[in-house]
Amino acid sequence: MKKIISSDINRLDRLPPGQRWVEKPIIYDIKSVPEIDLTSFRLKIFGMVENELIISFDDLKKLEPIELTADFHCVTGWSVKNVIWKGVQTKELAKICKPKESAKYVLVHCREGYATNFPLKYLLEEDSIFAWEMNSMPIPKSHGYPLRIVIPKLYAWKSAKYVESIELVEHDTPGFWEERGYHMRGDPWLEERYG
Ligand SMILES: Nc1nc2c(c(=O)[nH]1)N[C@H]1C(S)=C(S)[C@@H](COP(=O)(O)O)O[C@H]1N2
Ligand SMILES: [Mo]
Repeated sequence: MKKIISSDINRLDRLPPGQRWVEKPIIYDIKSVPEIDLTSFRLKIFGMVENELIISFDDLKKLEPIELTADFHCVTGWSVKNVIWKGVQTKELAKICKPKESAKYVLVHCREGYATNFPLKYLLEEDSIFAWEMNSMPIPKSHGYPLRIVIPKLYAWKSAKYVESIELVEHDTPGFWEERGYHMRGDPWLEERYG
C-alpha cells in the first residue's frame, strides 16, 4: 500500500500559528449523525466534469489504497498530531472524472446537509483523500462513517464527514460554515479562519 506523509508533518514549525496540541479530535456536528447503509451507498462526482461518476463503496475500495499520516487542525484552535487515514486519493477520482476547463472550485455535499467548499487545487493534492479508515479502524460513526474527505492542507472543517457527493463548479460557492463567515479557503498556515 502506498504511504503518504502530509508535508506539514516535516515542517520545523509543525504547529500552525494560534493552535495548541490536543490528544484526540473533538467531535463537531452541525446536525445529528446520519445512519448510512453501506450496500446502497454511492459517492457521486458531478458538475463541471467530462465524466460524471457514481461509485459504490465496494468499487471505491478496489482502487489503489493509500495510507495517509497527517495532522488535523480545527479552526477553533486545537490540533491533533499523526492521524492515520486509509482511503483513496481524491486526485485518482478526479482523473477518472476529468474536470472541465471551467471547473475552478469544489463544493462537498454531505448526507446530513453539511457542505463545504475549496479551490479545485486541493482536490488534486497528493495528500487529499477519501478515507474509510481512521487510525486502523473503519471510520467511527461520529467521525464520518462510511466516507470522509480529508484535506490536510486546510482547516478541519473542510474535511467533511458523511460525504455523499462532490460538485465541481466554476464559481466559488460557500458551504455551511463559509456562509456563516468562515474563510472560503481556510489555510491554517496563513490563519485563514474567518472572512
Ligand atoms: N458532515 C460534517 N462534516 C464535518 C463537520 C460537520 O458538522 N458535518 N464539522 C467539521 C468541523 S468544524 C471539524 S473541526 C471536523 C471535526 O472532525 P471530527 O468530528 O471527526 O472530530 O469535522 C468537520 N467536518
Ligand atoms: Mo471545526
